[in-house]
Amino acid sequence: MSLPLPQMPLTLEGAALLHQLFRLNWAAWRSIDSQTRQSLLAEFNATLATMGAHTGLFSVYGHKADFMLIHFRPGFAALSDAEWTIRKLPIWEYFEPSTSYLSIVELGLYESTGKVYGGLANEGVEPHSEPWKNFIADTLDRQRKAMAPRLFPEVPPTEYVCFYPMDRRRGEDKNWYSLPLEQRAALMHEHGLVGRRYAGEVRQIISGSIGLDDWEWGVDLFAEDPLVFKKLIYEMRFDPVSAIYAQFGPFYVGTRCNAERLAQLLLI
Ligand code: 76R
Repeated sequence: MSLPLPQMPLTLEGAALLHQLFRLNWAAWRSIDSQTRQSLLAEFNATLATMGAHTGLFSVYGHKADFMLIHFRPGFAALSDAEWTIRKLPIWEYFEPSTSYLSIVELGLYESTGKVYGGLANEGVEPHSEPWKNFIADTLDRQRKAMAPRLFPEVPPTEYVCFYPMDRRRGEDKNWYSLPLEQRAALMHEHGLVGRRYAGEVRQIISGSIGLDDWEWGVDLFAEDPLVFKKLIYEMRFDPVSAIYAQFGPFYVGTRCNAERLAQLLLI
């Protein structure tokens, strides 16, 4: 008898992501002279400049944090380097962490999963056998190459970002993880159709964080108009996969913070 098929969709993983949310200790910051503040800031800006478009700094609305740094790196070792580079900066003594989030860019291949498993079954290839594993590894390799720009993106250069972690429901009654793969694929297809209508207005980067952080996915939305976040997320609430199976963590909305804006915020 054949072993059962995996229930997970095939996924492609890309850049390792760290979101660092932090606030300034104003009392400590104000207690140093303006020349020192300027040089601390200059050093911070110079470090961010070396990180280029793979790190983005945003100022965050509301009390949850003052700033959010988003790091996209090719792997976890490089992500750790980025985190420690920031941590060792003298200005970091004046910042206090609010929270952080670790995840990895994830493309869920719901559609091709069904096709690949179906094709292998038609050919009579035994699930989990060497030929079965090799065929899947080759398929993923090909897709990984084709999808490379989406798997290893830069932080999109938009004015606004909306970041939040989320789960799929695992309740006694409604449980995403006990739905058959085909049903989840159909629901995700619907989800994609809603999302695609916003494609020109918003850039969405989904990162998986099962086993990496407290929620299952991180959602990053990048747009030039923050109203798009409200419209898109409101519309998605009616889409069955969100209406029935989505649970959300805290929302963080930020606005791009370049060197000029940083000086405006911190030097006056
Ligand atoms: O990646 C793709 O474009 C393929 C289709 C697609 C997948 C697989 C897609 C499209 N998403 C996918 C996966 Mn999404 N997405 C969210 C949220 O607020 C809510 O209700 C949910 C938060 C938004 C706003 C959003 C937007 N998506 C996922 C997953 C992984 C689930 C899994 O694997 O089980 C989650 C958690 C998730 C959540 N999605 C899109 C969008 C948008 C705008 C698109 C279209 C993108 C485009 O075509 O450019």
